[in-house]
Amino acid sequence: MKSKNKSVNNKIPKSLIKSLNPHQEAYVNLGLKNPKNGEYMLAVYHLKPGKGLNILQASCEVAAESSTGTNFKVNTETPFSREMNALVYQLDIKKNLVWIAFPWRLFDRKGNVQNILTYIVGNVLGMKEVKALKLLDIWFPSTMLEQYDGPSYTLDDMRKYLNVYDRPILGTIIKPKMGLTSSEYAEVCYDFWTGGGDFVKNDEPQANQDFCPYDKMVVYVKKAMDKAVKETGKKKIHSFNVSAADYDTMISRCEMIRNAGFESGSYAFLIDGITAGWMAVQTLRRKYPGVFIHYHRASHGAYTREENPIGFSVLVLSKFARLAGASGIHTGTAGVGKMAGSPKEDVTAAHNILGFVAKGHFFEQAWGRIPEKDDDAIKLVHEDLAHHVILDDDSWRGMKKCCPIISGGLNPTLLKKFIDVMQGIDFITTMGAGCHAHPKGTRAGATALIQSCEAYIKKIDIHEYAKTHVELKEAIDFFEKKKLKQPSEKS
Ligand code: CAP
Ligand code: MG
Ligand code: MG
Repeated sequence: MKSKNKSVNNKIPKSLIKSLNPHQEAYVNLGLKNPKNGEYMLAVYHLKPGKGLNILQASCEVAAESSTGTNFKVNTETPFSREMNALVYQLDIKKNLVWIAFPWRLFDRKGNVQNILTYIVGNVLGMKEVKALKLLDIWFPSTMLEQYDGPSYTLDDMRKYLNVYDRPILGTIIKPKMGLTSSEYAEVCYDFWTGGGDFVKNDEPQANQDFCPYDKMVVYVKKAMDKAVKETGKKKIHSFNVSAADYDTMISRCEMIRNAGFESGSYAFLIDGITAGWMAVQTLRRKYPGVFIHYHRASHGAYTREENPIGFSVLVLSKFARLAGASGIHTGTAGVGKMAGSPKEDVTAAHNILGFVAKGHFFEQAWGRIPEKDDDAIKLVHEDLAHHVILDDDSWRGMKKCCPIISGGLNPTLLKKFIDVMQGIDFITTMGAGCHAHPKGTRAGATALIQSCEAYIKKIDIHEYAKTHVELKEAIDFFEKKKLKQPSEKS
């Protein structure tokens, strides 16, 4: 396939190419035939050169440091090691964009995501040779995809468990973020569930604090859930934060939950994927394929905020979460809620982890092999049958979906606005203050959320619907009116 920005490459002044030293020349191939031949993972960075380099020189230095090289050509390299060089294969000088092809045999076998990130957004983010370096999009060939776990327990399984299909999964985060005792925490869960909510999550710092011992929190949540299920006749889910200082503690939290009597489907494992690390994410995915693995992305802002010149995009983070096997990851409220973010960033990420084929910022990613012709499909099935040992989870048919989890400053009055931006309902929303700040408390907050969803499904404006639904009316009065003047703000 001709590189689609052929014209861009042609516009590269010969002087730039001539400016490369032998070390840099080993990491560029602007005439790379068919980068999508299956050998390469492809990446697009926004790059501003530093240290007096031009953009092509700096790009080659990045390709070197993010694959086989360092800042000088070393005498120890071999013809084979050169085969593993990442290659700058396209450049858009006007937009400061560089495309780099990574031979994916560089990566740790058996699907290790942290290893890839250590290459492509590792040392390179600290290089003097760049003033700005942000990984904007990534493309995985299907031959590479097969090596990675992808999600196991998905939003579809959760929908089946809850028997909820025609709307988002409606959830909350217990607030205050910290400081409730285990029983107080469980009380708030009970109130949300009996108010009609489906899904409760621990907040991202919840762990084994002395005022809220983990073992007690698990036991009380189980009691609260049993009571709520009995009273409502509806299944409920709790996402427990199992992030911990070490592997054994994380696993002991998982086992504590599983031994507390929660039936399969009624609990998820939440992991602070960036601060606990990708190894924790993949450990949970591999150890507990029957559990929803909930990726909280606290501290992602250091990499992803649109104004940050150094880091990676929400799209990149979300694609790697799907590759690693997270069942869902927070993808942001596209500017509707309290966190920074835009539809271009957040909705693109959400669509890319949900769909089988989706357009990113630069690449169209198919999360599996799409047979061009019928006999390709038959060949794939035969291959699948013949090599079931590799493809026994029929992964050629496509990596399962990873669910966008939407949180951060949302409230019942913003649900429709977000659904419209998202152009769909296939997500989990978790509203913290949006429920617990409701003037009549958590249960009313949950009921207002349910009512705003009912209004959406019935295509009735919430202000109209609120005329006959008091909790929603109270939510509108509270959240839509100017935020009540805080005592300190009283002039
Ligand atoms: C939201 C939240 C979430 C952030 C995460 C919080 O609470 O629990 O962790 O929204 O952001 O602690 O702020 P509220 P993102 O619902 O009360 O805002 O989903 O963008 O990663
Ligand atoms: Mg090194
Ligand atoms: Mg939180």
